[in-house]
Amino acid sequence: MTGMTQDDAKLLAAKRAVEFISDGMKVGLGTGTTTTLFIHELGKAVQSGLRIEAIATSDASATLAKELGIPLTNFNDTPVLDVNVDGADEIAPRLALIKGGHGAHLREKIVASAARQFIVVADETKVVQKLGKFPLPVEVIHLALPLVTRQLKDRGLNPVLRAALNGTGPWITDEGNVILDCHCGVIEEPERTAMELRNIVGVVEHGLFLGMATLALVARENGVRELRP
Ligand code: ABF
Repeated sequence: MTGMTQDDAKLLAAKRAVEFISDGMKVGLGTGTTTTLFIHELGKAVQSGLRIEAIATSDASATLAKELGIPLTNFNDTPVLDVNVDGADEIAPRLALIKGGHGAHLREKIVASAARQFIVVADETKVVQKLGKFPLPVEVIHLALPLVTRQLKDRGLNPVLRAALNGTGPWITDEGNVILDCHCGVIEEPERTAMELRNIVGVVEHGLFLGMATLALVARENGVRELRP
């Protein structure tokens, strides 16, 4: 991206995503820097009269939404969302994603699973041919950490316990779990890897989002391109 910075690109994608939100919609709010820009843009639209309700994928996004006056709902009152807008760490063909760089992939997958449309907002750097260069986040119940670590090592997935941002102790997710970032290298068969991970007792959720995204808005120099599965 000559000229345009990565932040410019993220803002371009975020602004484009707001065009997919119309009055009366129930909206999923993702987590991460690109989605944070989207939430700010959505807040402006709400201030100008757009009537929506939202469910956030992290405490951080929920707090921001409240600050911006975006009304929040819950799955009891709103079991189906019209559209979910969220970021990604890697976007491969058929919109296979790696997510979880911000440690929110459990709630992100829950919200994505409840949405009719799942729009990914990203800059060009996220687009890859094969997944796996970005370490695959795996959320784990703390009690099971030694057991899961061993099983991931035995599968050659090179797990590393994610440290808290302030460097003291492990990262603790909004749900109170810990995260192992798996340095898998290229993931040749994402479906198989996803199934393997799900079968490890103590694994809560992994960051492979397969067959969930319906559109990706990827910003680059001359605008935003639309990628579909
Ligand atoms: C979030 O979006 C995470 O799943 C993913 O890590 C992040 C991408 O981060 P950013 O938009 O800050 O590049 O949903």
